[in-house]
Amino acid sequence: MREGLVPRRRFLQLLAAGSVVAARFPSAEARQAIIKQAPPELFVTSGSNLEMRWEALYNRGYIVPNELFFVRNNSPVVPRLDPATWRLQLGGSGLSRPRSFTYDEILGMPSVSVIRAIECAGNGRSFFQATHGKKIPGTPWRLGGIGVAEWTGVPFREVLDRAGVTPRAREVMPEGADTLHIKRSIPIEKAMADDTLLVYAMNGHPLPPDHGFPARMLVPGWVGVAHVKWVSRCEVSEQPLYSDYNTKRYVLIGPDYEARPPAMGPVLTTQKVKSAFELPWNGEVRSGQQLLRGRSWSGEGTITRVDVSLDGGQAWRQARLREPNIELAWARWDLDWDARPGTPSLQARATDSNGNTQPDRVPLNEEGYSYWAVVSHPVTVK
Ligand SMILES: Nc1nc2c(c(=O)[nH]1)N[C@H]1C(S)=C(S)[C@@H](COP(=O)(O)O)O[C@H]1N2
Ligand SMILES: [Mo]
Repeated sequence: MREGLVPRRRFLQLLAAGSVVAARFPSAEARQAIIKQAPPELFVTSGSNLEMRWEALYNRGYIVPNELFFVRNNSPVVPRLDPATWRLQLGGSGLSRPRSFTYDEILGMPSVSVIRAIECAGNGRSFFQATHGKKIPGTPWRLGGIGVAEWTGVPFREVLDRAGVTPRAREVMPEGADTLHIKRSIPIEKAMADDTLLVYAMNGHPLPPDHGFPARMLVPGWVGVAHVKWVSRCEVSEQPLYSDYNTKRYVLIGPDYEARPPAMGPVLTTQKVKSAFELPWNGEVRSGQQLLRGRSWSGEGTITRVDVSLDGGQAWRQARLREPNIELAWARWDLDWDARPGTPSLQARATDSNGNTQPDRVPLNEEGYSYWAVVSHPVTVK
């Protein structure tokens, strides 16, 4: 028998029990919130969301492999779309030749690959509890609502050009085929940028179902919700386009923010600068000389500097930035650390090429978005 093959008799038993068929051909009735495996050493599971554990990145490379990439699903079920019948339909006042594309047509177009981050707007939400004493409803992300991958697809500009985008087109609103039909508009300039893609492959594999198979948007630097998964329709308009996702949600609401009708507050666009240590949260670290590692990222450029404090913010040392340092992705950094037994509070403060430096505190907003202040990471050194 060849290695890796199930013996024939065992295979027939499995077939009779239905498990082979179920595993390989999930039926339309198999309504799953997440398709991929979520072992507890890689993820914290929260409803239909998977938060990446930062310690799982230690000793890995620059890219987050597909099996470790976080998942954020607003809808309760992952749509299972058939690429043979899937279409991307484009319409609206900003197009002179509205049309649809098949999966094969998309695959047959000139493609590009880019390395970019996708990060949830709510990443860091749980820290509002410590700084503002407020428990905010929604997924209680620490800092694992981000990942960096190599995305392959078609420049969205090419898709728009083939649908006859007009010089008066102003906004573009892709829409997903999930239960909630998530849709979120972006300005035409962003839709036409070199690295805004209609993505069909992730780290060299067809886009996994959890991440939007057969196709999703990549809108580098922008809040996660703009990277619409399972994209099946797209409106292109000469007028501003609104949905719940740029009027009621993914907007900043609170005493420090003014309403911008029809939006309840300033609409979230690019992500600010943040940092995380590749360590277990509130976990144990062995004492002694070691490399302390982390990563910093920004939706507005590259990382230019990272300072680290090992004593809760009194003394600061500059960390060494490692290559590559790709814009709108992240930079890895490290620092020599002589860890002494105790419970130090580790902090990292990054600056990006747009001049943003992580502040000590950010104002509260009702939905807990954009927590980009310096975070105190608790560990126990034994
Ligand atoms: N259709 C659709 N697209 C979606 C979502 C969704 O729920 N439905 N979630 C969005 C949000 S809020 C985020 S943060 C990213 C997460 O992408 P990922 O699950 O591939 O990590 O997808 C975005 N695209
Ligand atoms: Mo998100």
